[in-house]
Amino acid sequence: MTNNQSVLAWIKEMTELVKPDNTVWIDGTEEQANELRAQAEATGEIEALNQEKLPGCYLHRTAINDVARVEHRTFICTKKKEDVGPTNNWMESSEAYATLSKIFDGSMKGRTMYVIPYSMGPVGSPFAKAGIELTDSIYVVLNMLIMTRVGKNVLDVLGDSNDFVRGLHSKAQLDEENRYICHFPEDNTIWSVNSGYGGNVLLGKKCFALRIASYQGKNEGWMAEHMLILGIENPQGEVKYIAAAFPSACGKTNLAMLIPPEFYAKKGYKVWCVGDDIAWIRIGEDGRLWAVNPEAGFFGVAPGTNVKSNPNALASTRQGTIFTNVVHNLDDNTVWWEGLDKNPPKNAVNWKGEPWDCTDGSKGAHPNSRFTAPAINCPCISSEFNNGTGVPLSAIVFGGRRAKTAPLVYQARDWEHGVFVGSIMASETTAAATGAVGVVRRDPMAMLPFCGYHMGDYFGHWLEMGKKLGDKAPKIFNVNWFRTDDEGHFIWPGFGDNMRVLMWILGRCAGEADAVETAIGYEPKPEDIETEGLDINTDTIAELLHVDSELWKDEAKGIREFYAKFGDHLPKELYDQLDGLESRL
Ligand code: GTP
Ligand code: SPV
Ligand code: MN
Repeated sequence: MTNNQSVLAWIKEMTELVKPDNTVWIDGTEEQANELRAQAEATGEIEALNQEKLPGCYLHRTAINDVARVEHRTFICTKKKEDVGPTNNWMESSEAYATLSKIFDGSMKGRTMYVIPYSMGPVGSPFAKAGIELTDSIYVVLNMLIMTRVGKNVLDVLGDSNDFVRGLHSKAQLDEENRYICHFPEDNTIWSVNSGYGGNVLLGKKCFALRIASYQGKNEGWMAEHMLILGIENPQGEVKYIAAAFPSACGKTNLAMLIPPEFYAKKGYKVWCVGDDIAWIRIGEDGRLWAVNPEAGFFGVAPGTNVKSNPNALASTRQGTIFTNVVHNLDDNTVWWEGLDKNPPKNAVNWKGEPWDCTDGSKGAHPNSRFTAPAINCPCISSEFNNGTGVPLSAIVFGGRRAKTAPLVYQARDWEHGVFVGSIMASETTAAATGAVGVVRRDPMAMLPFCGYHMGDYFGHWLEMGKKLGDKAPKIFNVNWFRTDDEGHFIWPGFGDNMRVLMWILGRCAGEADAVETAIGYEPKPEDIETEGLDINTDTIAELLHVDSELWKDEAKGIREFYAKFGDHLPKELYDQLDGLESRL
């Protein structure tokens, strides 16, 4: 499929290492995909679902010890430890290659190795970058076909260039003890072994589009961020774009494709989804920030997705979708998960592949069960989705899961303060990664598990970008949909109603909406948040916006401890911001 000598030499070297019985190049054709589906069905790797109700849809179960990203087994491998900073696991590059070579040695014996040429971003567009993933998993091939742009045209555009990300993946024995997700940003290389779970093995996604790309962005003057991108169209047909960074399983997919509340829908407002997880962001010729979604599909959280919470996501999964670790409804050969509806199937198999009794109190779907759906299925996909130069950003929004402390929304005073606001993000952990759930941890810019270099330098890069943008910089905000009352219930209705907050944000960007200054930034007055059609009064909004200075004083202490870890890589500007916050409190 190509005469590119660096591609061929690398594949030859990897083939000698993993020793597959056969090698198959993935060309992106439907015929080949169908053949692979048939093979995977024959081995039980995937099961075809009801083709009338869910045409082109399949079910897959991962091993039960392999259901989420493994942050403790994820490494950034460089020559010098100092380059990865205190928030990444480090291995010295040559040591990592040596350790993993032993595991990869012969790992594809008796298996077929698939060569997947893929593009992150529309093929050949100014933002796009090429990758090649070698894998022994048909499930990975089928997911990459949905999540990225795959085929011979990627190699045609690459030509003789050496500029592609080299990804090697083998399920090997799915051995947890020898599971490694290693990134070599200095060599444009990713090696992943002993896992079959999405975020660990779909190497275009977190591994390339965030960890490797954030490092490339730092060196080349752009940004790779864990952000959704959405457009809000007003009744006059003008669209304003917002990018938002929330940690894993904290609401990006839901916000990206929200349905406007009736109050706005009636007036003619519309919401368009450009992306739900990753944004590549550059300064355009006009000096503004432009964002592209480098992915082609959604790898979304299934539980909680339903016709009320996210009808657009649900609609996206009705054809050509792979479901992973959900409940198999044997009565009509469809799928189910907690929060889909109130009728769990009686005759069913749970995510572990066991007969499931929905009355026994156990969960049928894994909390991190997911759907892999083509973005073009989404009823509100933006007309700019395939636009290789992206969309201009009016606002950048940070947010996390905080039961207390963080208010519903506030605006940063300026870009530099906005970088501070992003750097102090904290959120309760979720099932998207293995480990404890519900523990508050610092997760700057929602990039803690995804920044491919020293996070102190990453903050510096954000500050640099702000200097280049000057007065063309988007405004920066922070939101929290997850404040709870004393009984632990969410106070804010969330989901589609989050648009009410976005409308205040856009109002601020246009210089139209009102605000009051608080110790942490600008906040709306309670009456600035539209509540028509909501069962909430302005007292409740006031409660959601309340800034508790005692909690925030504690918060400032925690931030200072967190900052100390970064040593002299932490930009002085951020310490100045912290001093400013403390003095205002
Ligand atoms: P990743 O794909 O892991 O990066 O996650 P994500 O940020 O796209 O998360 P997603 O939108 O899938 O949301 C995950 C969980 O948050 C689901 O269980 C949702 O039901 C819940 N959620 C999303 N938005 C809201 C909201 O506005 N309010 C509340 N209470 N829950 C929400
Ligand atoms: C996340 O965990 O942030 C995800 C899912 O988007 S995964 O691709 O598994 O990382
Ligand atoms: Mn994500």
